[in-house]
Amino acid sequence: MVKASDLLVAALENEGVDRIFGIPGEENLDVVESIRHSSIRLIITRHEQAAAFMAATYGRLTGKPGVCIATLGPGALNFSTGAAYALLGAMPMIIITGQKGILSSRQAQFQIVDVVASMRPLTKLSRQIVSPAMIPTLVRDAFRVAQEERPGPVHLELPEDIAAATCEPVPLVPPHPVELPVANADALDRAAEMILQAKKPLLMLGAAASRPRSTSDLAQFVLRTRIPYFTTQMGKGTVPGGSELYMGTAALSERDYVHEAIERADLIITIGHDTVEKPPFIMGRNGPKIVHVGYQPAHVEQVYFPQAEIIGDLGPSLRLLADRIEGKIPHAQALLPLREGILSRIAARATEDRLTPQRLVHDVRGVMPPDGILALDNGMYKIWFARNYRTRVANTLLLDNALATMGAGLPSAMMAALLYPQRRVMAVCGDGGFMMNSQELETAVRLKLNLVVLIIEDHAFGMIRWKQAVDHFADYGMTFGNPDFVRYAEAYGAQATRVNNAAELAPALEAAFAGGGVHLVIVPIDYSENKRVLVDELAQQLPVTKEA
Ligand SMILES: Cc1ncc(C[n+]2csc(CCOP(=O)(O)OP(=O)(O)O)c2C)c(N)n1
Ligand SMILES: [Mg+2]
Repeated sequence: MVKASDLLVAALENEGVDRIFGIPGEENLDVVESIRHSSIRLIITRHEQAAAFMAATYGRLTGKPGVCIATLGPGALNFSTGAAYALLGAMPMIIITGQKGILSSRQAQFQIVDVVASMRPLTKLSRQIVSPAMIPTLVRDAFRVAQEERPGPVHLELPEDIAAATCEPVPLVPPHPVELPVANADALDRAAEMILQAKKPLLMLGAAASRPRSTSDLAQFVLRTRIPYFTTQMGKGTVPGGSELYMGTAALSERDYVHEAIERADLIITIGHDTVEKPPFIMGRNGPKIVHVGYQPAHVEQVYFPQAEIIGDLGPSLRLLADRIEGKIPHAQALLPLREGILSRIAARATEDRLTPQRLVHDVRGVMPPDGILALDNGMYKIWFARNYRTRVANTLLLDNALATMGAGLPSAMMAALLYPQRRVMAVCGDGGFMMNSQELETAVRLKLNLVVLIIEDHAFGMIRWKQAVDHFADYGMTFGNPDFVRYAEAYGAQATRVNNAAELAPALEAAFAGGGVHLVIVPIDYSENKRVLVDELAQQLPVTKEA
């Protein structure tokens, strides 16, 4: 006879799982004991939310589901935000939670919440396991659903009495490689025709373009067609080789410098656009035509309604499209002359002697090697990093323009540091977002990670304070005090450096990396540029010209 919890863990091993993140409870003890006897490492975090952010980031960076575990009710509910993060961000993840026994009810309703129901709108699939013999099938199916396009989280609930039950041995279901269908030839012909006829074509790389599986084909497509491209925030860094064709990143929905190119284009080929992102541009009736290239058909939105679609596995479909148009596109580079003007205005004032967002991005880029990974939390600085930080290697700027939750910056950086111990990894957090999961400094120190955490200190929810001012509300309800971050870090056994002026920033970051371990760098930010650039300068230089 075989025990259900052993079967669950064997099924996870069968999927190649090598670590599980989380906080167990009483109801997981059989599973914990089975993990102890397995090849899988249990990584304890200090809040379930962080475990879910880490597992989701594992999925984002590897393409294989990350796994997290928690107990029933309170533990499971702490996974809610992480589940939504993975669902909106299209990150494959498996969530395992415990539950009281279902065959008898010895504790009445104590701690019982309908977790399966609460997870339903936050996952692709949410199921309770009611029979040990079903475990191999349910686990294989959970991984299939989590991984297949569009990827996302799957929840399995294992009640404690089922976990402890036994059954006759059941064979595991072996996973196998799955090749996705490639776009239909008619769709490719039609799109090729539109591209060949375009006077001012432009490419846009969206969130789904950053899936690890498609990186090299995407780069090839850009290099073979030579059409200039811009990216969405989550599509940043997806083309390693074609940076001389990079026109910018759309961090705002309209009227940023990159929109000069977008508005002039007569055709935009969007690759992997996921409308979960804040719109990179607003489609209008008289604007450019759109060819949508995606794993899935385009969602029809008020701001996005493509005229043609190429649906299928991105890499091979783009290869077939390039075969049809390579070397034949008469106006491929029509918009390229705008590039210099866009990028130089974006890069303006980056070396001023003040701790402005532009200076911050500039100095951070300077200490990060091309393959270094930056993981952002959510705050005002995200817009600046999305606009100004240049990437050359895929998935080296992890930002969340989907759920856009605060609190994910540190855990996602921790995951990147665990996966890539040889690379430089930095978390960039506001003083608001950092404090939402700062307890994970203990986890980072315990795991002996090499990680720099840059804390941008303005004693405020700066992003919302900015919006409040832009919308002419009174300055109210957005400020707070902070702990002394240097002593806070030291209490966790981490290092810390406070930066006092712009000249100290780059040396402090360099020293933090050189010293190794977990190192906080605290920088007071001058956010006056938010209004000066993102409101006044853009309004002046880019008067509203088009109807939305
Ligand atoms: C969990 C969560 N709560 C609230 C928000 C709304 N929100 C977005 S940015 C922001 C302010 C972030 O403050 P901070 O982390 O200090 O960064 P700053 O903008 O000050 O640089 C808030 C409250 C959110 N995105 N996520
Ligand atoms: Mg702040």
